[in-house]
Amino acid sequence: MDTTGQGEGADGRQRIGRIARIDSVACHVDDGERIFLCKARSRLTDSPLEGMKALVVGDDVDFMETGAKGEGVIEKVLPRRSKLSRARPDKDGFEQIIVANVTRVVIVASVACPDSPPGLIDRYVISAESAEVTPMICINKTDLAGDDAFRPMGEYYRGIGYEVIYASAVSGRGIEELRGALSGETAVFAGHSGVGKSSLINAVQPGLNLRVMPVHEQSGEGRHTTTWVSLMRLAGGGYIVDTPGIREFALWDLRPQDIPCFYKDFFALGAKCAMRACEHIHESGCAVKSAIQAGEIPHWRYESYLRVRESVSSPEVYRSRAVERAGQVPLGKRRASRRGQKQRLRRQIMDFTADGEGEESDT
Ligand SMILES: Nc1nc2c(ncn2[C@@H]2O[C@H](COP(=O)(O)OP(=O)(O)OP(=O)(O)O)[C@@H](O)[C@H]2O)c(=O)[nH]1
Ligand SMILES: [Mg+2]
Ligand SMILES: [Zn+2]
Repeated sequence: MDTTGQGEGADGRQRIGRIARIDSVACHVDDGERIFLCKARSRLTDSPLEGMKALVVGDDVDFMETGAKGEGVIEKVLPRRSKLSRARPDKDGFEQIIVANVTRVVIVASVACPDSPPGLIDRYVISAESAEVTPMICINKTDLAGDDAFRPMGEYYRGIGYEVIYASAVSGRGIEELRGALSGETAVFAGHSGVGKSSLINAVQPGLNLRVMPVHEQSGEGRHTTTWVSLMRLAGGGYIVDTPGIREFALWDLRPQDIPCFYKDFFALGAKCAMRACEHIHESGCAVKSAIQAGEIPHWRYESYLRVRESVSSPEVYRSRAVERAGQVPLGKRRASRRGQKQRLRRQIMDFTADGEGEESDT
């Protein structure tokens, strides 16, 4: 983004707005009535932390209107009330804030074309809850399968306390429910490419005309149609945020020992495990493993736990901003170590699951 706004707008009007989109030319700032195209003071964008963006969609900002053409200069970012982050997938692995000041994360999964692995839902749940934002699970494309294909998973999440909506942007199922749940909230839609995030937003708020594209016929994967994070006002009050489908949602700032408390079902049972601080992996007398064997916790849920836990054990996962640069393990070693970890994980799953089935892919 151009940051040459210095000195402009000495006699402009001071306003408050929310960043609705950031592109290479300007920040689009919504003041509640219209969109201003703003530059930012360079002191705001010269971040001392390499790779960190100083401004993100959802930020509330003070800005100065400059001239009559709906242009301005951002002067100040107001304190963030929340932020949804991931570890950047590129080599430096710093925090990437996807959006700020949201009150809801709508995790969009799809019944088919593409299938959504439960591990991905759990990663978004964890990142929302660790940011103290309420997650909601929206199972989309329900027109493509019978209810028994997706209800067991949906009802399991409901049973442990999450809000779940069965939806279809095509048949209209769940859209009214979604609209009601989002009224007055600032809700970000997140999930893999092609699951129907933009289609659902178009259905919730007709007239937005967000671009949607068919998934690849052969692979069933999405085409990464949405390329910007964009925030839009809802007619019934509140905001809705569309995001590009993310291929790999790596958790940021979490350690393996943090993970059990985000699995509510495991956490509740943890007090009955024989070992204090049981990790529910190798320990005997583990109440979680007994519950899985008794069919009270589904296998997919435990597999997701093992994968998510393993994914934050890797030395390439960043947990705070300053510490890791110096102590980082070279890329080659990290890859070798991840291969070993994956093999160990696969063995754990094979040992544990009755039918020996273990997905290979990352979630
Ligand atoms: N059958 C069916 N198709 C759907 C539904 N929702 C979306 N689609 C289709 O799925 C394809 C992908 O939808 P998008 O809305 O572009 O998906 P997206 O999640 O926004 O994808 P990205 O922008 O790439 O992240 C399009 O062809 C949509 O028409 C649904 O409920 N049922
Ligand atoms: Mg989209
Ligand atoms: Zn245990």
